[in-house]
Amino acid sequence: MSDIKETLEKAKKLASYKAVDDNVRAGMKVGIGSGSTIKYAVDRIKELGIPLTCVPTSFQSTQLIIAAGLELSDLSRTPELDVTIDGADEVDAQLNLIKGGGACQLQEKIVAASSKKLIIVADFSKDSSQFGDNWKKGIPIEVVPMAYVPVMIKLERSFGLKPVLRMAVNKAGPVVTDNANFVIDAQFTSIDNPADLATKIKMIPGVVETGLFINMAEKAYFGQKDGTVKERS
Ligand code: ABF
Repeated sequence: MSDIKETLEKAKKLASYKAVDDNVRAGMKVGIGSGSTIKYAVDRIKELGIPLTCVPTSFQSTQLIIAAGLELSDLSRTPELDVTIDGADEVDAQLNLIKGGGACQLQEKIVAASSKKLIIVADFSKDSSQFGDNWKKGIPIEVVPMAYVPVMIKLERSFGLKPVLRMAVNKAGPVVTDNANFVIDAQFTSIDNPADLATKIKMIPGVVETGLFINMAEKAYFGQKDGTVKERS
């Protein structure tokens, strides 16, 4: 593993362990996010051995819960959660988030909205003053496949965004989400009013959900290179 990769992984672990220790207690109903950082939070929950109920935010998240031997539930049986712990692609100074780099933002947002609090765990590279400081891949937008072209046209014409259909790694075709939708990455130079933009994008027919999580997070934990954890709330 390269030095930077090792540094990032240690930072993810630091953030996740502190976030779990601060926010997770026996008997809680916990939303489990997606991505690579959340893996460390699940590791910590398993280490603590405390009884709790977990609700996933993706196929990957489900597999994490099962592999850790934790109690797996869903929103039909557990519709109100005490806390959701999740990763992010970028966190701004107001604790707004860009999520969806892993194409899981729809279920992540639903689970986060079903929780009393959303706790974000990340390495130092996700900590920004404003959107775009570090995250250069645009706003992930989940769309109904039959609508992706008109949605891309509207994103460009109405908001000056540069939409790109997210393709699978082997370029054989578009990424398909757990919900059988496509993802458009809408690249931007700056976002003056994230809340307003999130609302307007969501109104475009064919858009299922955006990766803009505005005024949803309660606290973010950023693991640092020096072994400390920076918190923002
Ligand atoms: C998930 O975590 C996604 O919303 C986001 O894209 C991803 C961040 O991945 P990682 O934790 O691997 O940096 O919640």
